[in-house]
Amino acid sequence: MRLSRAFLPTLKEIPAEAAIASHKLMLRAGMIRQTSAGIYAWLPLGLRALKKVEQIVREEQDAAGAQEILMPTIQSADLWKQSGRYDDYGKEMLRIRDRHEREMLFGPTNEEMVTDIFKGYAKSYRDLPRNLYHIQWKFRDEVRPRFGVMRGREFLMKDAYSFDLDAEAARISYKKMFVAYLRTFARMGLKAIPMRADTGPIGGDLSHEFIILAETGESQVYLHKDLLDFDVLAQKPDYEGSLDPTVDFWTSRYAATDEMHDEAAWNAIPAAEQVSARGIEVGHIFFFGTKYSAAMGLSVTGADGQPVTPQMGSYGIGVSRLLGAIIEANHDEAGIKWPDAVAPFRTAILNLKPGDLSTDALSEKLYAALAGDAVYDDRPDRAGVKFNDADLAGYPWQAIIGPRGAANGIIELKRRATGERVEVALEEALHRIMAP
Ligand code: 5CA
Repeated sequence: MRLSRAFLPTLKEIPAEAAIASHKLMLRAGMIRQTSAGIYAWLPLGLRALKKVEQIVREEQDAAGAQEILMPTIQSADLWKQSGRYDDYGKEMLRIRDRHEREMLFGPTNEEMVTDIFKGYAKSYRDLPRNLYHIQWKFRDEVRPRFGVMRGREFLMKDAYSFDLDAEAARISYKKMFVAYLRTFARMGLKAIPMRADTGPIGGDLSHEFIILAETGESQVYLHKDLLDFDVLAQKPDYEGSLDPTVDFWTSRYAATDEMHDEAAWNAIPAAEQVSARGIEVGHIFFFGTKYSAAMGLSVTGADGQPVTPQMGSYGIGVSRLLGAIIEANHDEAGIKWPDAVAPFRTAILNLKPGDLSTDALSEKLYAALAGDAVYDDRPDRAGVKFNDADLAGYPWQAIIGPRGAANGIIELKRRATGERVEVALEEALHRIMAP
C-alpha cells in the first residue's frame, strides 16, 4: 500500500473517553472509528490486523478438527424461548421486530441456533463427535461499553460448539479446544493463561477463561510462575491421541482470577513462585453437558439403539477484543509494536526523499519484492513525520531509505520492537525481513 494513496487517517486529537493505551493507539493510528457507543467501523489498517488474527484463530480451530460454518447475526426469538434463555438474557439482548411483528434478536451467542441446526441432521451415534464453529459479529448491549474494541457492544467472536455421545468424549473435545486455544494465543505472541472460571449465563460445571497478562487488564489474577515459562509451541499437539500431558500441566499449577481466588492455596505457594498481575480475558470455554440439547430436543440413536442426548460444550474467542489485548501487551510511548504474526503489514518502507532517483529506485525495488506485505511511505512529507507514523502504526520492520545510503544501495533496517538498527544491502534486508 502506497501511503500517498492510502486511506490511513492518523489522528492528533484523541477523544477524552479513550482511557487506555490500546484504545488511544487504535484511534490515533487510524485503525478504527467509533460510529455509536461501543460500535466501531474498521478502517484499512485495523481490518488487516483483524483478518490476521481471525486467520490464526481459524487455522488452529481447523487443525483441532472443528469445522467452519457461518450462522446469521439475526436470530428468531422462538429458539431462545425453547432454551428458556429469552427472558434470562435481559437488557443485554438487542430485541428486534420484523415487518410481520415477529420477535427477532441480534445474536449475543449461538448455542440455541447451532443446536437447532445440528438437530436437523444428526440422527445416529455415527454423526458424533462433531465440532462446528463460526467467526461472526455478536451484539451485547453492555451497560458500560468501554476501552474501545475490548468491551464493545458489537464485536467479532469465534464461537465453537462440540457435540459428543457421552461426558467422557465431551471432556476430550474440551481438552482439544483447550490446547488449540493455548496455541492460538501463543502464535499471536501472547502468553494466555487458562484459569478455572465461573460459567455465568452460559451455564455448566466446567469452564476456563484464557487470560493474557497486561497492566491495564480488567481482572486481577494470581498464578504460579511455571505457567509463564511453558513454551506451548514447542509441543506438537496430538489431537488424535491423549491430550492429557499438556492439559494436566496447565491444570496442575495454581491460576485464578479474583472471583475464584483461594487464599489458602495461594499462601501454600512459595512467595518467589507467585505471580500476581492484571489480565484480559481473550477466550472462555465451557462444558455444559445436556443443558441445550435436552431443552431443544436434540437426540440421536446410540449404538445400542437407545436414544442419546448429546453432551455439549461451547468455546469462545474475542477476535476483535484480541486486537486491543495484543496492543495492550505490545506498545510503548511512540505507538504499537506488532508481533510479526499479526502485524497489518510486516514492513514500512520510508523513502526519505521522494523524487530522488536513487531513493525512489531502491524503495520501489524493495516494495515489489515484499509483494503486498508492506506499506510504502512515498508521501512528500518530512522524515520526522514518516518516522513518527511508522512507530505509531507499529510495523515490525522499518526500511529507511535516504539519499546517502541509497546511492550505495544501502537500507537502514529498524526493528520496531527493540529499536535495533542495521545498515544492509537489499538482499540482506529481504533476508532479515522474511526470516520466520
Ligand atoms: N457462548 C460462549 C462461548 S462461545 C460465550 O459467549 N462466551 S463469552 O461470553 O465468554 O464470550 C466469549 C469471548 O468473547 C470472551 O472471552 C471475550 O473475549 C469476548 N467478549 C465477550 N464480550 C465482549 C465484548 N463486549 N466486547 C468484546 N469482546 C467480548
